[in-house]
Amino acid sequence: KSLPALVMGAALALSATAHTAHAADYKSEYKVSTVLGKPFPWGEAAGKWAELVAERTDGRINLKVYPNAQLVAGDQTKEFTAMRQGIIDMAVGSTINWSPQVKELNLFSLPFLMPDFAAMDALTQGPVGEKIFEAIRKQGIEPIGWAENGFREVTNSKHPITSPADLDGLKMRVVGSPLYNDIFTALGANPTQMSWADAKPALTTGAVDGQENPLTVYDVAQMETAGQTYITLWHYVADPLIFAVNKRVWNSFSDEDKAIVKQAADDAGAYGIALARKGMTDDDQSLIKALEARGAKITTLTPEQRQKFVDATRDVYNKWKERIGPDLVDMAEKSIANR
Ligand code: X2X
Repeated sequence: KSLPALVMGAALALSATAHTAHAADYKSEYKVSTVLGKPFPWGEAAGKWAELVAERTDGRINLKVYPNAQLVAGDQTKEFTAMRQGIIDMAVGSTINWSPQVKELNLFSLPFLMPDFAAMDALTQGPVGEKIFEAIRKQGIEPIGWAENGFREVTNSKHPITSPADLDGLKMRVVGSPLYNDIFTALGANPTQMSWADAKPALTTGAVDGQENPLTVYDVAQMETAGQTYITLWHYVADPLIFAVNKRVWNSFSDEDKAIVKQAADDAGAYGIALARKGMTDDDQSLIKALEARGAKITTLTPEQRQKFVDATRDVYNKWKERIGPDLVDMAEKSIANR
């Protein structure tokens, strides 16, 4: 054989080996962590991501969703760290649960920053979203898309809440993020941090009087059966969800597969966001009506009533604006004003 033919043959053999080696680098299963599973919109978004990735890679990439933060024994505030360490490959995670590690994520928990869905979109889909993704990337995690848990409304078993005075002395379950302690303390309540895994039993036994979560969570978890009769639609914070991948896992994917996994996250995110908003928009109040039919007493605040909550939490807002980074918060305020 001629020298060029030999070289050619060797090159072909090499590239065949490289290809096989590359495919062999892929794991047989990628573990995706969530807190809420199906049929919560959160779990539906994660499930759709797995489904689309399997379909579009002909099964070469297999995502398996593990709900209830089970990969971190229910401790949802450890999810981000576990993903950095590679114990978890991927996650669809809440900004609240990752905020102990990524301070910028506290932005979405600034009380009364986002008045409506358009404000949330202005942040996630604009320059603020880019900055937040940069902050996550700096910590060795590749963020690739957004989904949504939703606006977090306050509920309790005692009485309607129309003013901060109504929260006085109420024992409130909050997520394990210090900003929430500050908010509920400022409102005169008695906040206690616990994981979602512990929240439902604590509500059922009456160990706590109230909690805050999106209406879709109230709905699927059937919180009326845990005595959470009173709901106030105050829209004080909202938690977007982020699709993210451990950096080593991400870098092991070919460019073509990266594009597929990212596009699937975008599509699954759009699907999940539509579910997260269903039945609570101006033109479709069906979820609100359904919850009322199940016995929930729902309070909508007048602008004057809402302002009292804004005023009562203003110091907390200012304190956390400094911690998050005033430039980022300024940018967010501007994005919302121009939405
Ligand atoms: O724990 C919660 O309240 C939940 C399910 O909404 C989150 O994971 C932030």
